[in-house]
Amino acid sequence: VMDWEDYQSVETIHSWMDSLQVEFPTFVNVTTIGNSYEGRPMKLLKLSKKAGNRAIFVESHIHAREWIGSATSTWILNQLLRSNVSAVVDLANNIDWYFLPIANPDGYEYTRTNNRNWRKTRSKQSALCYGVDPNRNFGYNWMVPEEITGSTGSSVSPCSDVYSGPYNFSEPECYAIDRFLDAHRGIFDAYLALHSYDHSILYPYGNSRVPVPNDEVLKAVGDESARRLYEKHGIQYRVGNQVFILYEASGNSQDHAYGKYKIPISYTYEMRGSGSYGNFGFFLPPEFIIPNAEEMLEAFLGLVSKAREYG
Ligand code: 0X9
Ligand code: ZN
Repeated sequence: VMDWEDYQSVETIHSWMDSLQVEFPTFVNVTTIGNSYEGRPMKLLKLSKKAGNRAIFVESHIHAREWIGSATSTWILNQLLRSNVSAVVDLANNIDWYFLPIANPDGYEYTRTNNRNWRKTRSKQSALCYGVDPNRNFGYNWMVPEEITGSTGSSVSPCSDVYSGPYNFSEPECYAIDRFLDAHRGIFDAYLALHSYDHSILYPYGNSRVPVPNDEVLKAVGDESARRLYEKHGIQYRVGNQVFILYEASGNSQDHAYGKYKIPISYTYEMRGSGSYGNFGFFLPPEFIIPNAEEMLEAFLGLVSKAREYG
């Protein structure tokens, strides 16, 4: 049974998504956009209450060990469906939401059964090594080095945790996301990728320090998102270009959404994991699911309200 007292399995989350379509048949639709390497469905939920709405895509849990990703996106989705708070009702009514809660179902399952610290997909890559970093496998600027350091932030070694893959979109999980975005060109105003852990809001590009054309908008909207997040439980997020704030990472999903599909508001949220509440890293205890999700809902509210100022 779905709840947010603990982390839930792929199976529980997917069944819960299916049950939402039964409960809210007029505005919830669940589809499978592809299958993972091991054949698990990539389940996507669309929430649409009004024709003509602009849309936001929420990708989470593309890194297997970052369990807070799917726990947070599902909690927010649940609020969009059930909250009576007027600002949340406004988000649900006036935006079409596309949630892909578990972007890496094979990896997540593997972290629950074999190795809690697994990051990548589970495709066989060599005699000894498995998996590609799905957040280095997207096509836009795949394996293109950053101009100053010359680093791609990825590796050509199949055994590395940041292995880019033998070619872009070698991973069926990434390819499924690409095909979906390709088929829905022009409808998304925002692409939000939920990760852990750093307390930061990152924007394009992961392989360049050169400001993107709407850098100022991304900074202002991100700052407002971070301000609202901070007001909830006092966690301070940093906001900025990915390379400046964190490190190089070519071939990540938000760069692809921004660069290839021209989705103008494109962020990676690096959520809780270490701070004044404890140094847990990727292994964030379940009692932090709801506080993290509550502040992330505020972050979304801040993002949307500020982005609306820009039209
Ligand atoms: O390395 C990543 O893919 C992300 N960090 S994580 O610890 N969740 O693995 C960051 C992706 C955002 N982009 C850059 N860091 N450039
Ligand atoms: Zn991650």
